Amino acid sequence: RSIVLASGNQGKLRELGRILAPLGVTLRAQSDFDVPEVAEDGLSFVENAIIKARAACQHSGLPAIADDSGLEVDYLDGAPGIHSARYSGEGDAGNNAKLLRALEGLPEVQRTARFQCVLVYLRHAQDPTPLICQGSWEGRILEAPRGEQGFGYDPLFFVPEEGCSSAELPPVVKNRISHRARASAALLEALGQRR
Ligand code: ITT
Repeated sequence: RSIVLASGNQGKLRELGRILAPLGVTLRAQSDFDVPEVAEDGLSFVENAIIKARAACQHSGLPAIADDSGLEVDYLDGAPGIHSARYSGEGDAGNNAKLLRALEGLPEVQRTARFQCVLVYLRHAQDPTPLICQGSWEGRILEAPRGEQGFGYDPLFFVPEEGCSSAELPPVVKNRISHRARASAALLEALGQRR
């Protein structure tokens, strides 16, 4: 049995490949198929994840899992949120620089934020009952980047329980406690119950 991972983000693919290994199925990269870029024009993580999973099903003929995720910063009323990947229009480094500028001089107690992850599983493109699982991860935004692991906003995301940024966490630790880990645990459970 094969499932397509409907993502072009290498960081997500690396993490999901490891976290979902217990599924015992072959996880195929969407780059193995001709899946075109789809417009992520939904208003929620859920809608965008469904859009991506559906396109992957359509073009692969296989079931698909999509991840739509992002960073919600309280001081910015939840921005960048569903726009996290394209916040600056200049990739991860530009996104992090823009976020630091937006929070410049803001005291620690006001720098609260969380990562959100929605995972959607579709059996086929017309599947009327997608499995939808969600996970979040609380932290706060640092004043300067720390660490080399992970991807995206990880160097700016301080994880209070671990006392370091999520880019300083060994991947096995991030993959146990992150928003993606939590959403994945729920998805593994839901998939285990469904045949
Ligand atoms: P796909 O749509 O191809 O999966 P994408 O990067 O465009 O890739 P999203 O629209 O879901 O995906 O954007 C998610 C962004 O949120 C991602 O680019 C990061 O900037 C950020 N993000 C999500 N999870 C993260 C994590 O674990 N660590 C750091 N940043 C994360």
